[in-house]
Amino acid sequence: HRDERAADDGIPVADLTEAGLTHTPIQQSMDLARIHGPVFKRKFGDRETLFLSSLDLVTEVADESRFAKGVSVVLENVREFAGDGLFTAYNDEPNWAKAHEVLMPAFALGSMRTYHPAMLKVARRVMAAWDRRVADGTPVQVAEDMTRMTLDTIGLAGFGFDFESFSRGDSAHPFVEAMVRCLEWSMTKFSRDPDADHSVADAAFQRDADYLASVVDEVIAARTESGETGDDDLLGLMLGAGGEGDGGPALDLANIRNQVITFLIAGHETTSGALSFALYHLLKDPLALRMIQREADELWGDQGDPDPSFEDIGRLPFTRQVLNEALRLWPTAAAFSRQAREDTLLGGRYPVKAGDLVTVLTPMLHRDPAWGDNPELFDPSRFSPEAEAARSPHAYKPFGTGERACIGRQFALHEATMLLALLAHRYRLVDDCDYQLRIKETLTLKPDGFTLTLAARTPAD
Ligand code: MNH
Repeated sequence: HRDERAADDGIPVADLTEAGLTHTPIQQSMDLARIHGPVFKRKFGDRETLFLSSLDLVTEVADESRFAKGVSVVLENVREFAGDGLFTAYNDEPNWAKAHEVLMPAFALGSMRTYHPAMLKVARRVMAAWDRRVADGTPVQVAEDMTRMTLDTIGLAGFGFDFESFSRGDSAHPFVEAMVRCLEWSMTKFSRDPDADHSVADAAFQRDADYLASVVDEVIAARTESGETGDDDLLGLMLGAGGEGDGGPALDLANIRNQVITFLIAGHETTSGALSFALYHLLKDPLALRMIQREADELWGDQGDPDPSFEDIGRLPFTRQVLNEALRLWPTAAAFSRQAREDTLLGGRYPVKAGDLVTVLTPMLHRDPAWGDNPELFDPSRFSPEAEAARSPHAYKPFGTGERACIGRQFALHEATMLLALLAHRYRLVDDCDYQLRIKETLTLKPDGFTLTLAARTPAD
């Protein structure tokens, strides 16, 4: 990066235009942090973004009295199709507080009991598909199958709608394809050539965004026509909010549509990446694989087809540690923004003006010296209760921070812990393809082209 130079404030600046456009902005920023350290600026056209990745600076921006969530340029673009849904709403937009109040109870840990049967049903779809691969000896496409499973899960558990992603041969549901293109558009839009003609790309984006909205209208219509209330899922809660006897706020239909799009996207992209990275690490780490299998065996023994209860998922602490550690190395929503409430100095020396945004580069925070000497190594024991108690809570932010942190955290962890334990219980993972990690960025991170081969295991394996 021959363009590196320090601005007046002493913060190194990297110019994206000179560094070249990229489809891997997160990995490129990680490289810049390795070169420049935990504070640097990147120029995107005439805009500068301040990136932070040290524990001390992230601790400061996590202080809710000094900073709030920032809606970044990328999220502004996501607003073009997710509107004022929870994820992309501005802090002071009344619909954020209303929807947050309506939906919070649906995401408490106890509510996972309601979603558990739908999650288990979809986990069984994965195993049925993978059993066929065991039988014919062909490798599975991990990220693609994890995406099928998380989309079906949020559809069924959240909205009583079945995407039937495992009955579509090799293709994904068209909703996924349109959504990936919309995310791609929103990720690359801010760095594109201002003088070029983008009307074709923009028209294609509009078609995809309209299609997403039409799928959502179908989901809502399926519910209203069925006459069922389904009060305990997300859609039922939103449609029924503010009704008679309910002291809470009502949500308008346009906002409900934005929430459904938001949940379908936020509710599956990140979880599927997390599961894919966890499987990647297990494939490459025989000790962790052995330990996760032992944990599942202790719970389910020689049951060929275990019937996990809701409580069982809390009895899989090592499986949780594996997921936590996978999300440390590759937090699948890899950056989030914070907005200064007042003029302030970060670290006592970097000036930030009221309203300015700063970006937390989570994968590098997760490699801060606070994590010890070998932050690049996969080591689930970092999440033992003792190790966790000894560490600052600000060293680990895969779900963001504060009031606007991920609402779906328990949902994701319940779903992912159950599936990972079931897979570990059932299969031997074989690295026949000698997979080398490459990471694809579509706003979220996923292992690219990740395949592995499966063999049935017997519980004594
Ligand atoms: Mn989720 C916000 C990561 C799973 C729904 N999520 C966030 C943020 C991060 C995040 C980071 C904060 C973004 C920001 O500050 O700008 N989310 C994840 C990860 C997983 C995940 C790593 C899985 C692993 N998220 C889920 C699931 C759902 C969900 C599952 C829904 C079922 N997330 C949301 C919503 C928000 C959010 C909604 C916005 C919350 C708000 O601002 O009120």
